[in-house]
Amino acid sequence: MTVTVLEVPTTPFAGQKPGTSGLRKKVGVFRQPHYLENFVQAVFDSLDGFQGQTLVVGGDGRFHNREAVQTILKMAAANGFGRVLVGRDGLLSTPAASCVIRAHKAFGGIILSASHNPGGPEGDFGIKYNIGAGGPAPEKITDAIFAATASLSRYRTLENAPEVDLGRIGETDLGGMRVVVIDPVADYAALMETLFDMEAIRRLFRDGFTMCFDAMHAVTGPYAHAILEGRLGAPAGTVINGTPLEDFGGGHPDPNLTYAKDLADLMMGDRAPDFGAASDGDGDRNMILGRGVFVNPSDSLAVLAANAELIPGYRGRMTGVARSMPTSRAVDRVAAKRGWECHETPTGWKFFGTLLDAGRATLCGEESFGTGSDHVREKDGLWAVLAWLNIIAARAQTVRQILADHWGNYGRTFYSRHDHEGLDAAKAEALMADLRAAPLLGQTLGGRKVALHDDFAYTDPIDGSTSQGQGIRIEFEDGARIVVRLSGTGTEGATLRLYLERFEPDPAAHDQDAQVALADLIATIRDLTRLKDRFGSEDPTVIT
Ligand code: VG1
Ligand code: CO
Repeated sequence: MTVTVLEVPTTPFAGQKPGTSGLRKKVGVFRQPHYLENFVQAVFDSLDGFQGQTLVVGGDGRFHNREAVQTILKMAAANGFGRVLVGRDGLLSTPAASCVIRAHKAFGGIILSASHNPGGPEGDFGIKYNIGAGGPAPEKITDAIFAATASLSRYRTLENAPEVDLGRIGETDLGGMRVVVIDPVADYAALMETLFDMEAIRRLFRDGFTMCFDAMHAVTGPYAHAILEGRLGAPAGTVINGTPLEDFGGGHPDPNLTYAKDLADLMMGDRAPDFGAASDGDGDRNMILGRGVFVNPSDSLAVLAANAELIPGYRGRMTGVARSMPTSRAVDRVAAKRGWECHETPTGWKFFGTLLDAGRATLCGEESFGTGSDHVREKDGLWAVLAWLNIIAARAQTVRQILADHWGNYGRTFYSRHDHEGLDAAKAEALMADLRAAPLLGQTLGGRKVALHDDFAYTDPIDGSTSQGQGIRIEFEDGARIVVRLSGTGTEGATLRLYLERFEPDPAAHDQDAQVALADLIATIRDLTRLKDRFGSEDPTVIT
């Protein structure tokens, strides 16, 4: 039978609106006939000029990844792409996808992931489009995609096309389009070699430095095995949970103190290795721990920035830093001392793209365990781990010493995020509306006077695009700050995020638990939002 292009009539699905990072829904939603196809066609309909061009496709390997890749391959061919690069077994970590798009000058890419959300038949699935620069599509494009989903009447696919064998590296033809199955690790690992002092890290391991990397049964496993145990010579067993599973072994592939508890317990115990790290479902997040110490992601960004000169790929080329609004201002203090630009953007990596492209930011990060640089256009979990290893090797210090030195030089910004997951969505919206409308400016809350109260709005300094409603900020006269926003990545009810921050210049006060140091701010926001009255409990699900 000959392979032909087929136009399949369809009708729109409501709610195919990309959130903080693409479209994320329950697997069951994605498995409805036409659901994925509609979204993919809407993506293609929103793009111009891709005929004959290259598309990159890959995902985090979660349940439904393989079927989705086959669907997208057929649709890409039917819509006129000339070539698709797809990771073996349909795998590509999010930063590796960004790397591949850039390395092969692709038109763009489709990444299949719901990141840190649970997987499996009852779990979540997700899809997003990345542009030719390698980063997540900006809002201009995601808005166009959403608009296209609302009026879709047909999608294009192939009839009588065979399944592509994704298990073997090589090239095949699919309805006149080339499908190239690539090693998902090769381009990424080669890029890492250009950035870090690999020999210094190798020496570290040779001299007995110990590490545990928890890949959480997610996509980073093959990357961590190849780079840490392969190229850097870390002993076998350094990487744990290193085989990607469709359901991540039943867990949340979310590298934080709650969902990566085994690693956290190991690092706090008597038999802790020198260094611990974990990554999330799609490999763009990182958690960093030293023996007996957790590194808050906001501090991690600040430490990486302060020590970037020790990393060959960044020596002499730091121009600026960028952080998402709720991320602590620890990195701002580094930028101020070094005379770098410092940008504050809304939550989500897509807002860093223009700054990175324009050379206005070299490193960027988010409080949500996301750190990265201009080497790709996504946050990058393993990159952050290698950056820490490089700095540890160069400074010949422990994680604890590096942190203490940093706080000694710059002061300590106590910081915590409290997540309240699975809330009633209408009640959570009501909380936000009440908080937005409350006349807080000039009031005294918990002994602090409110100096600023707004809903964060952002104008991109490069392309002038604007974004409103990005989170409520309450700043006090003493510089302390509370931020409140609703998650844009969840698929069940609402998740309320409370971000708490206070600067402490006095080194004598640095060695205390963040929850203790922030206790008054935590009480202030719980009272102000009447959390217990509204939801029956004021205890967070996850504390970072
Ligand atoms: C969360 C984080 C945000 C991050 C986003 C995507 O978004 O807070 O900082 O960029 O996830 O990360 P939200 O809207 O739920 O707060 V990932 O690793 O899920 O791609
Ligand atoms: Co992720």
